[in-house]
Amino acid sequence: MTNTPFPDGFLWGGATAANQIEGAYDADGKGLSVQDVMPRGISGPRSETPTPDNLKLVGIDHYHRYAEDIALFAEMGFGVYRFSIAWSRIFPKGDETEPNEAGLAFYERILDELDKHGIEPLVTISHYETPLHLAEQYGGWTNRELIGFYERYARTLFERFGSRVKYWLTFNEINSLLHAPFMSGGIPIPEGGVPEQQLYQAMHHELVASARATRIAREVAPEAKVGCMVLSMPIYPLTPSPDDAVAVMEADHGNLVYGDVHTRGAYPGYFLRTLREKGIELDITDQDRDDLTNTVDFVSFSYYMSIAETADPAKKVAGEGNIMGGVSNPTLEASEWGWQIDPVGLRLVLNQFWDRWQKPLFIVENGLGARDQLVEVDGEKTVVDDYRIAYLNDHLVQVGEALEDGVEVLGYTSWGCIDIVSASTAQLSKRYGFIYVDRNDDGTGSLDRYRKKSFGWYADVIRSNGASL
Ligand code: BGP
Repeated sequence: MTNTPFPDGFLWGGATAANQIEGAYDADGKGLSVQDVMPRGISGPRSETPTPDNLKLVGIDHYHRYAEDIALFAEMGFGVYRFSIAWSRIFPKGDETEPNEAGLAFYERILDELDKHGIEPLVTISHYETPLHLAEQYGGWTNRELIGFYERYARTLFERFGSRVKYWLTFNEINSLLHAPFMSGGIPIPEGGVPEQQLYQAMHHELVASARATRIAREVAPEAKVGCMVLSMPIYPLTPSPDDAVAVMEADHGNLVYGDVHTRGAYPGYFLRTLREKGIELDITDQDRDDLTNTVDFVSFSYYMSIAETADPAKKVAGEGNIMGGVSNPTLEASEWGWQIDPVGLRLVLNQFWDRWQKPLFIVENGLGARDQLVEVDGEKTVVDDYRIAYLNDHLVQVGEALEDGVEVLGYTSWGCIDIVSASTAQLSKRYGFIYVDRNDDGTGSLDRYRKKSFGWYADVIRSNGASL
């Protein structure tokens, strides 16, 4: 028996997203998604039509190289692989009644490859990939009609893949919509921004859609386990003043409400207070309330960083680099992109979520984006990414601590298990992978794959079920 807190059957693996890995943005009937007109990432302006400087149009050409990539994942010993299905491959415009068979066939091939290697699929139904037509013609998730379109899309996936995919996530980081309306909610952003009323109504529509997908899964794919997925970020008070503690509680509430709705089936009182204080009247039908009672089987989340919060306006200098606000924590170092590195925060989040919801947890994103240098070692091209090994090792040690605390964790899929296009920067130079991909920010490169030092390290972690940490 190795001295490891990781349980037998713990699901070790990696995670990607269609828009960041596949490329082939218009192949085999695929329609445009909001990502195809986001050449500058989260905060950059959209383009009218896809532009050649948008690295996601080609990505790392996983659409054609998926067999090679999945074989590399299997070489590391992955037990699970998280990927998203591109909504606009299945419904090119989003409002059609019949799916695009060629799109379904592509994901059939992905599942066949995973099956061949005994790797469990973990599918994200919507990962920041709203069909552009739904954004432009319907206003994205501000429009209640999107619930029906999403429901049809989810039902199609459950009917087609429900017997082959056990783990499903409804929306990626469903709590990011208020902060990234176009990327996360397919909501066109006018001059002056999207009115709060519309943002909160869009949030409600997504929560209803998530619950409806959960109910459909019960009908169509009874073996399926459905999870919600939130962006997690521990928030520390900048000082021990009670006012800062209240500021933390209120900021935390802004994120916890999503998990509360997905696990308790209704809006909590503190959220109703937020709506009252903002003067927002949501359009909530009795059917919506009934839909929301369809709660999830597990809660999944991304974890990269923590932030601090303060009630003092004079100290409210926004934390660099992250879309969720907060202020910088003077006790922590940050990555080159300003994300404050805090492995202990992962133990705190695991305990907070477990104590609050008593649902199995799944860490479906964690990783370090860094500028990697391709070098030659013993005649082999590689990257000596000791910094990434240190980051991941420290975070996994904290997962072990949380397991000792009695938290139930289903698995861990490291983000960007292969170099892919960054969501926030839309660049390839912010690399996360165990596998280096030879493609540069200017689009040049052979697209060849090379194992980094972390590739062998992670294979040992998986082989020893965490004992090598
Ligand atoms: C999360 C997204 C992922 C991924 C990750 C890393 O918010 O769910 O899609 O992109 O962030 O962020 P980035 O790629 O911006 O470094």
